[in-house]
Amino acid sequence: MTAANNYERVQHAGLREKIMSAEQAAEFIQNGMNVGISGFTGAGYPKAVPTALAKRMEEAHARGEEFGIGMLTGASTADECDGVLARAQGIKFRTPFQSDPTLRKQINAGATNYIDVHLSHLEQQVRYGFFGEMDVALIEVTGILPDGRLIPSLGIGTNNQWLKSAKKVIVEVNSRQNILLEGMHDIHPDIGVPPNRKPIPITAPNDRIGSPYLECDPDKIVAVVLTDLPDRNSKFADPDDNSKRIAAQIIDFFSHEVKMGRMPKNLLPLQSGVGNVANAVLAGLQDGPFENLTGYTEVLQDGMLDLILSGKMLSASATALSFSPDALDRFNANIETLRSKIILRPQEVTNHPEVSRRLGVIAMNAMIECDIYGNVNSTHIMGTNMMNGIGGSGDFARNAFLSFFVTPSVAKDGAISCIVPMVSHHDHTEHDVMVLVTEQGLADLRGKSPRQRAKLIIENCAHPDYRPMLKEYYERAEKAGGLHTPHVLNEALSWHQRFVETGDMRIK
Ligand code: 0RQ
Repeated sequence: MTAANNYERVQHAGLREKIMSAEQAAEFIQNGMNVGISGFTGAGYPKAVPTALAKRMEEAHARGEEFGIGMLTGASTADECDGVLARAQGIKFRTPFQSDPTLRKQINAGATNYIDVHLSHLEQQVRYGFFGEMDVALIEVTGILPDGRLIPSLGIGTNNQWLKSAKKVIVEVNSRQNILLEGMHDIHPDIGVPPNRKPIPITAPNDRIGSPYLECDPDKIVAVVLTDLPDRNSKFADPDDNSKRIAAQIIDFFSHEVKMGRMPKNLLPLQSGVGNVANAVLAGLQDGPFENLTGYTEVLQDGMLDLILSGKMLSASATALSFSPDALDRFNANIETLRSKIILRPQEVTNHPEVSRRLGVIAMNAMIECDIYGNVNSTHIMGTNMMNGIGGSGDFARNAFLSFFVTPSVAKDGAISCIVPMVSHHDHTEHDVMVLVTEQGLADLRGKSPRQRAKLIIENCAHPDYRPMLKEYYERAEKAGGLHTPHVLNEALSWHQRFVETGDMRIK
């Protein structure tokens, strides 16, 4: 893409007048401002202004001045956004989700306030001012139409909300984003305010209910920056043996549910978390017996793209497309046919409980640990340190028809059991967790009391090195008193404590 046709992407005459450098645009952002930034799982984040902003922050710090922002996004971004701003010590608070290593360290050192929010809740919380006023929106788009409407990029996330609520808007027009994305998005109309909200009229994953464009008063747009830079496009490792074993069990379970008449032959709309296990499940479905699948998910990754390309999946709805470089090439090569099969929506809609419940989504998400009663921790290491955040896992788990949580049975070469007596942090309660899967086996917790669940989880999911320890804990807990959810309270978190003290949960 040359500079000339990059410029062609800005078709609104007035906005062409506002084209400027990233450095000039970054001048609109001042210390203490709240900035709504586009970006969802490494897709659609701004790629030039954050670096220029970080430089300004570093210069201000060198002069002994304070310069930090409140940073709100759709979900995680990438090094050119979260990374540069974190390294510049420029993020005062951050919400709703991140996965950047530097920022993670700052959060866990107490230097950045992190507010870990269900992704479907964020837009409403911003609308009602829970985070204060929104000063600037910084949004990446694919192009600007003559009337000022914006063609979104590979991620929508919360962009619609940032454009509405921010006082000033900076737009990055990225010519690396395929112009043929135009028409793939679906921005829903206003659903009103409580107690008179209107239903979201999605009754099938591929229903369209809005417009393909983001809208913003051109007068509010103060800067347009031209870029030509790729998204994060992380590579996926080939599924390891554990991921393959977990995936195979889930697929067997689907067959069982179809046989029992609990799901149709083409299953129910699939939601899958990000990462290698999620991709392994989707890769497994490629060779499985199910046809005419659908997706109603948050992030669409390589596995789901390939199911669509092979004809196994009819359509998928998501808020962002997060591909490896190879998958991005396949996507671009087939974009004309994919446009009618993939729908990108705001995260408030993709993750909305009303829609998940109506469609009967099958939710599959990874976890850090679970306990013997099926409570799940998705976010905290040893109860104190933040990993990434809850993301959309809670939105889907609570409202799904069937909710799976998956993990290898051990972490850190066996020094940590991912099945513990009591979780060290609680994200998904036993009420939202239906099926647990590790490479050791699967525990179907539906219709089971806590004590029945404990026996299944220990027997089916725990690693053999930890199974006797868990049994022993459980048997003593039964003798200790309350027999609904037996615990020895002063020991329930002792495994974590032992790891903190000795580096191993096992007793040496
Ligand atoms: O540590 O990075 O130092 O190697 O945690 O573990 O097994 O590679 O798992 O990458 O699939 O991530 C829950 C974090 C799993 C992720 C989580 C250590 C382990 C490793 C990562 P290293 P794995 P994954 C929709 C859904 C919440 C959001 C969500 C997540 C690192 O899936 O963030 O679900 N989920 N969103 O060694 C201590 C344990 C551990 C442990 C693993 N029990 N104790 N460390 N690790 N288990 C998408 C969005 O919402 C955008």
